[in-house]
Amino acid sequence: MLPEISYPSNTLDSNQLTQLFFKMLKPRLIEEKMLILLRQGRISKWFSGIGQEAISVGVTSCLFPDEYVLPMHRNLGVFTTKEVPLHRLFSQWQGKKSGFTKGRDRSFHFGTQEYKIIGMISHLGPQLGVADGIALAHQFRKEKKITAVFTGEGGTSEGDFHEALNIASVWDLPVLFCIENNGYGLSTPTAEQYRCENLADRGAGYGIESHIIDGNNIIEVYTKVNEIAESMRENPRPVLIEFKTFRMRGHEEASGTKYVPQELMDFWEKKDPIENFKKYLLSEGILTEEKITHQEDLIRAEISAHLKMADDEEVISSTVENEIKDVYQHFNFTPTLPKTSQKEEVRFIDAISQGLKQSMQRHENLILMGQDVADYGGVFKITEGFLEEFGRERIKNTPICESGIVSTAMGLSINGVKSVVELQFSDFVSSGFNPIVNYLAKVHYRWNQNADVVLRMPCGAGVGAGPFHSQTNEAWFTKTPGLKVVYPAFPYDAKGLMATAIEDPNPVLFFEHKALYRSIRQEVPVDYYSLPFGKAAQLRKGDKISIITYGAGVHWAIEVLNKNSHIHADLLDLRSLQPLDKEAIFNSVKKTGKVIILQEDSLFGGIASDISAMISEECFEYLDAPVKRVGSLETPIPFSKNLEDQYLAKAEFETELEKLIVY
Ligand SMILES: Cc1ncc(C[n+]2csc(CCOP(=O)(O)OP(=O)(O)O)c2C)c(N)n1
Repeated sequence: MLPEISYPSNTLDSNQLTQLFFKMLKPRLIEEKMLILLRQGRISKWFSGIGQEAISVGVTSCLFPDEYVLPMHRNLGVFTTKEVPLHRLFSQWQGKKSGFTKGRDRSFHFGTQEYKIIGMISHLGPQLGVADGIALAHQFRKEKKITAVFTGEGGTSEGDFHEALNIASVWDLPVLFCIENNGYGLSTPTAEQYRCENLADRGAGYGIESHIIDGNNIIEVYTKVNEIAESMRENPRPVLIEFKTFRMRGHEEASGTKYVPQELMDFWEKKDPIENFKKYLLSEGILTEEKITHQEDLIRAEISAHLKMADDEEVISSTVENEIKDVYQHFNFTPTLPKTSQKEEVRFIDAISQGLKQSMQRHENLILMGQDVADYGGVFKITEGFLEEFGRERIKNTPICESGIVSTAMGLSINGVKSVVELQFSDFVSSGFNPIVNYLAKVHYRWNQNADVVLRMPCGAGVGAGPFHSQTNEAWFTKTPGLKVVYPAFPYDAKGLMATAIEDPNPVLFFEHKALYRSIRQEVPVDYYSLPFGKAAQLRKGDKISIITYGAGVHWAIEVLNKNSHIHADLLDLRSLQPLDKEAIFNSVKKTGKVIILQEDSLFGGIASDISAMISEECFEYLDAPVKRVGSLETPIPFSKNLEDQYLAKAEFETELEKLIVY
């Protein structure tokens, strides 16, 4: 029988053809085994890539061992082509120790630096921006390497797809964007997913070269991608490829394919990439039935042996301490003291700018990204002059695409480059929320990869800027394990904590209150220095009441205390919220017996509530009054001055403080 697919001739030698066939055979035979195990209830979920092997195998075969590939849930062939030992894959799927996530994440949701494979998070799209970041790191180090990333056609409807292609285009990043168009996104057919004829047509809209390739034809996939990859290494640029293929099984095994018309199934079954290639190789006399059977036996034996290794491995166990320890990469903070005693009085904003600049001088592998940060110096002018000193490779204006840039920062970290991202206003972080809380925050716990990223968050009200330029949204992040949250109130702290945020290999959200930028001044060392996270500052000592606050709240409290010298208060400026200086909080409350916690954010669900709960649990016997929380109104932040003043917790704070004193 002749193949349904017509193969280009004279392009590859027999050995290459045989190798490609064997490479496709392996994931197919593993899957066949997995389907049996699934029916026996020995594995939980399975996303089949049967019928799509030519794409995973073909693309991965074109990459050098030190080039990264970012696969999705149907790309088993990427892992086998990169020669990941099967027992490690099986252990991963069984949640065992020899897997890649210590039982913490399932299926293909992991990365491995050893094999240069960076797996997905469930949200699909962020993967594409991460590829941009990996490619940017190669570009930064002037390495001629490409990065390949996969998405399904369903994933192309996510904003992340648009953002990642756009970023790659404006920065000429050598990313090979591979769309596997397999007809369905779960049960949704392509006609309900997009309306252009081919997804490759979208390339033009981003100014990106694009190609359509028959994804079931291994020779076409391999030869065309190889040619494109070689040309991308020489002439770095993104390329979009749409592979036409079909999903032969359900979205995942349990969900079936009832909604797929039988004719479609029949049509594509005839185009099976392995059966067709086999027929071709037999008809050309390149392989014999015996050789194929022999190879199948070898693969099946390998599968059995490795499955046994995984089966024999004991069920994973851990301790609470161990689980908590792995949320963050260990960071051995050693304070850097200023070289000289020279000091100068600077504004809050200048201190941040100095902290950033001196870190840029100190860390040659640090990139700063953000909207308008280069020539314009950022909307607050914090990075003014940076472009001249550090150049365009390190000071990067970004398109308006927060999600894509946060993902890019993640990719930079994966490929060894530190970054600081300026969110123009902290309010806009909502557009980059997903990669922060799902990728950056969880990546170390999941597969031991750190996210060496600082997100600068100009925040806060009191500047008449209305609902979308005034929020202080630290509580969106303090509740997410894996993130660090810093919130200085003074120039000295801001400069020293910025240095630490950049030294720390974990993701740090650095809140900068805009109302403090130009109103607060302080003497600050001229040289570089760093300050520890998780240490509150005791600004006033008193024994009648504890005031616990941070950010602008610190200055509101100082104002009230300056007016009311009869109030003998301990005033704690938390400086960092995650980690939180619980010891300083408890010590103060135990001394005074009364505590008021002030936050600028609306009260409900803010950090004041958690601090209050901790005090109730730890210091109950020491309390002489109920713990008082003060926050702003439960409304969006209004624009008009009178309304904003009424919204803010500042006025209420004074009243509540007086009440608590006399309780
Ligand atoms: C943000 C997000 N929305 C929805 C889902 C649920 N989901 C997982 S895979 C999938 C279909 C993806 O289709 P496609 O990108 O075409 O890839 P395929 O599964 O066909 O390979 C959906 C809807 C998800 N994981 N993440």
